[in-house]
Amino acid sequence: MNIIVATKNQNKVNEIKKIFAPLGFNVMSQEDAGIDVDVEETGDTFAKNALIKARAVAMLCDDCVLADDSGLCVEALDGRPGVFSARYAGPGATDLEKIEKLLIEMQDKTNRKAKFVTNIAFIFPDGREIVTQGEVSGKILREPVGSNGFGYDPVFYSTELEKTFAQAEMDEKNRISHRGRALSALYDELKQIINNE
Ligand code: ITT
Repeated sequence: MNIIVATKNQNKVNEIKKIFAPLGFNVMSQEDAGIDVDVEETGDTFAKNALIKARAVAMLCDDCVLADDSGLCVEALDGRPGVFSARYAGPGATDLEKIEKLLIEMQDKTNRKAKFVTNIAFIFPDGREIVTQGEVSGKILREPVGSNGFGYDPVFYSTELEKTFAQAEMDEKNRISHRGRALSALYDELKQIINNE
């Protein structure tokens, strides 16, 4: 079964491939599928934005479509950057610029608790939709550590792994990450649906 991932973020595609390919799914990015669409993420929740992205690509193909909307929610910042995680330091800002802005905002905060949240939207070729969620808790460090991963990984210390996501191998991160958990919930739902058909 083909699954087209409605994203322009290749890191997300790589993480999703690593989880779904061994299960027999042919995972490809929208670019691999020759689909070029720019979607405005106007939703105020991760779930709404995941559906906006998935529906935009589903309109242009006959395959299953998967979209992820995710972000970092910091307790001392009342849940920010949240749905604005990608745009937190302005359009086109690099990961390093986003991290720098976060560390400046957090410099006087003693409460360092944060979580990554993902909502995944999955749309079947017949239009049926599934939305799942995953979360992982951790702490924001005072400086970046590690060079794997992407986004805020170097400053996100996972209490479960006892290291930052940027120090973790992809498999290790996938096992407990927000995206890994949302994908595993999706996989369970898909298995039930496929078994019942
Ligand atoms: P698409 O919308 O094209 O999927 P995007 O990168 O803009 O790609 P989002 O709108 O979902 O994706 O924004 C999520 C941002 O949150 C992302 O750019 C990172 O800065 C951050 N983020 C999400 N998951 C992350 C992870 O696993 N590790 C580190 N940062 C992450």
